[in-house]
Amino acid sequence: MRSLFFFSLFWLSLNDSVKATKVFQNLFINRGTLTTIKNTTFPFLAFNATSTFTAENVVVSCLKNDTLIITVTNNDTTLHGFKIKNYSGISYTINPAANITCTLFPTQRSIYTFYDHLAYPRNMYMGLAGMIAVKDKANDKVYYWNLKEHFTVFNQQLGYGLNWNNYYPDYFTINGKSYSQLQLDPKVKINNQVNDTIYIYVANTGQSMHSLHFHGFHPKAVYSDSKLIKQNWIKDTWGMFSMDCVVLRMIPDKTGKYSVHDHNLVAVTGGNTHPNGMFTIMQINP
Ligand SMILES: [Cu+2]
Repeated sequence: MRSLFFFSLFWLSLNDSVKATKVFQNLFINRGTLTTIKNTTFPFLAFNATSTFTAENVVVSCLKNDTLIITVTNNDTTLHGFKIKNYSGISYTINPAANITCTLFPTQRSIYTFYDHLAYPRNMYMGLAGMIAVKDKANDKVYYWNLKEHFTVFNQQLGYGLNWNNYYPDYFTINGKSYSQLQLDPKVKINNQVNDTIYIYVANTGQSMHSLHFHGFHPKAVYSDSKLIKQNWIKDTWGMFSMDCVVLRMIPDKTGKYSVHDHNLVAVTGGNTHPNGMFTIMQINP
């Protein structure tokens, strides 16, 4: 009887320790305008945390083994979709003013991209694609880079009647921003100390390939859903197809300032001006 009592206590505490934390996230599909680094503007869509439009998709983040509950509200006037890449069973269409709720059970450090899969790739091209970043520990040092390119003419047509053979992007962004705005985004600009362990969550939600080159360091892929990138590869340039995701781990061994940029140098421009594109400078302190 006594041993049964102690067993019950043990069982209760075991259940308690594995009880998942519930993380709630609201997403709103909003329509608005992206203002480029050169102050030109074009129509854009995004998944935002409130019904107020910003030209940056929310990063949804949680810890592994959390229960993630996402509610998506369509704040636009047209039908939209919500799908999560590599997570089966989550695929919805959402009427204007309606909402859906879905639940995920992520079990490892990883990235899932969520996007509007209707009229693919039009709605996604117009901006509706973001990332769910699953962290290992609450105090992980993390950065989130959502890569994307834009062709002003296509956005002005609201993505309708496009011929992708005539796709010549003229703006290249991370989280909807370009250099030098990127130096002010704490989700992008790496600012750490020597020997810190840094995790960079990268998703390419554009239509083009992007190839990130790290100066000074060779990060390691600790998670990849890309055909091009194997887990545990260590290298300095990371080519990523559209919708590829990778989590890179970097442990800087020296101080200084180092560039990271898209190795296709056109992607380091914005409206033909260099270096107004996919480019940021890392700061490693003693
Ligand atoms: Cu380079």
